[in-house]
Amino acid sequence: MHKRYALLLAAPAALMLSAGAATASSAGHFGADLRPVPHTPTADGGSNVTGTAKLRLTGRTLRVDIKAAGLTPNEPHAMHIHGVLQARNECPTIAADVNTGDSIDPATFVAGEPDGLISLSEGAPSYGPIDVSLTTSGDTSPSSGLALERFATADSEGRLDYHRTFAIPKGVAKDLADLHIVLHGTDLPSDSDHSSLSSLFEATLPVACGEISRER
Ligand SMILES: [Cu+2]
Repeated sequence: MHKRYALLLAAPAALMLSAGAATASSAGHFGADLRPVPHTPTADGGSNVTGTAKLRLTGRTLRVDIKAAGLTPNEPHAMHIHGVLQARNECPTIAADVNTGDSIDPATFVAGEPDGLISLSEGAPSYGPIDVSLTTSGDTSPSSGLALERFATADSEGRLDYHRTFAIPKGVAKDLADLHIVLHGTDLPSDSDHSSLSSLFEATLPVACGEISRER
């Protein structure tokens, strides 16, 4: 009798210990250096988006602080945490510019001929799908990935500041140091307007990427 009670008590204690350890291992400070997604300067008007992201994780609560510059001014920019969970992810190299003919490509692009830009779909094999949408309010799930009205807007000089604290899924918290932050949206000089919102290709074009790593 006593032995059986001891076993029953031991099981929850072991579960609590492992849960505690998991929380401890995913808490901490993380950061990412945001660098331009490789491209041919003439293809996108010479954009040079750079920035820094600081992430502070406590359990499943994530505080995100992003500063970026060089973005298309006065327009919202979609920003996400990307990556396949429990896998290796990386920011794309120019080799990703294979141009297989995406339905959102500008009409001037010829499938099979690299266009000097890494599109949303060309970058996806490198940095993976959206895990978290870094919106300014409301939902932060992948389904808000293109909710441009809820993303931070760059100021008149193309600078962007983002600060938000919210809950992230357990799997994302656990794998945070293997994931990436990607900023999207640029005005291409190849069309007549001066907006990144005139086409899905421009609004979703990845312009900066940074690998998240643990700082301490
Ligand atoms: Cu993204």
